[in-house]
Amino acid sequence: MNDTRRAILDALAAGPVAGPALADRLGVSRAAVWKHVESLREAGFAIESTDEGYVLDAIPEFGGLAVEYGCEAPFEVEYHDSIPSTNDRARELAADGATDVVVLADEQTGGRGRLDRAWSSPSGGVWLSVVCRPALAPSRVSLLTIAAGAAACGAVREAGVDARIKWPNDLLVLDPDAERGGRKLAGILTEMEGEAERVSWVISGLGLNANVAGDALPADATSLLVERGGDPVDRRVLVQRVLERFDDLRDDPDAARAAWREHAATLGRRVRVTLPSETIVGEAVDVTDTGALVVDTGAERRIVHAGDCEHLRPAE
Ligand code: BT5
Repeated sequence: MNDTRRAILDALAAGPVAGPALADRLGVSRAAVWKHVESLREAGFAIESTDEGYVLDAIPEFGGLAVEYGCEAPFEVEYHDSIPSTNDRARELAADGATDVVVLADEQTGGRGRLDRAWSSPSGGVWLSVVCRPALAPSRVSLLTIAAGAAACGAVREAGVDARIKWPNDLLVLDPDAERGGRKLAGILTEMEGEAERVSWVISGLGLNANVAGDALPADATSLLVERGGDPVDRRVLVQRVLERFDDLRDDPDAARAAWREHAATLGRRVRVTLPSETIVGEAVDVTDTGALVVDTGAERRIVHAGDCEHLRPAE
């Protein structure tokens, strides 16, 4: 958000303040103040005109400017009420040279999971993709999946829901009665383009079932709305917290790993990891500094960079 607009919002939040006084204070024209106020109103900010001037009554529940306002992380947010896939839009922006941009949507009509699986994305969710250009070798890009997972998990836990991370990319609410030991609350799709030495861009796509009813989701999925007993979460604040945490972790592999370990459900568990060519069964013992999973099979320690991981019951 540009500095003038942020300063106007700050002044209106502390208002009422008259347009001419605000223009003088900020060193811009009265027409410029008026234009900013109008576009903020169009974006859903409730700005009242009183006898003493403008006053900010309410910030919209969701939207690009709403998320940018009050967010401590340096991301620009492009918001869509509905879009096929935020990752697809993020790829277009990345191809045009963008960085530190977030594409955010209320609904996706063509959401994608890994391996071209479909991702249900009804209205009320948090569907977002962050474009960034980290100084990372392609072999270390999984670190961003780790950072995004830890960031999302931290923010969800702050919203009062006891989620855990299943390597590499799922947030689960654990439930021993559920078929897979938990219900899926969120998933991450990381995509990248780069050369041998260095990535050109990375997109971290997060799908988080926020204010979505259970019957709008696949059978083994859950949402924040369901887990909070029907109490909707403030998506604006939730997204801000995710982005701030992600920003803190994305350039700090040690912190990302530590946060991931803190929230992981996978470590210490017996797991089955399905790779294209083989299946590995053993105890998950750690995550490496490239975001790979270390599995102790009893005979050896295997490092797994990508694959589908299932948590097994002790007897399996
Ligand atoms: C993932 O894939 O978990 C990554 C999902 C990433 C989605 C985000 S939304 C924003 C951005 N834009 C996109 O187009 N995508 C990203 P995977 O591990 O392959 O899991 C996919 C599987 O999860 C599906 O086959 C279903 O079984 C299940 N699933 C589908 N929709 C779900 C949902 N909303 N909640 C929980 N599980 C779901």
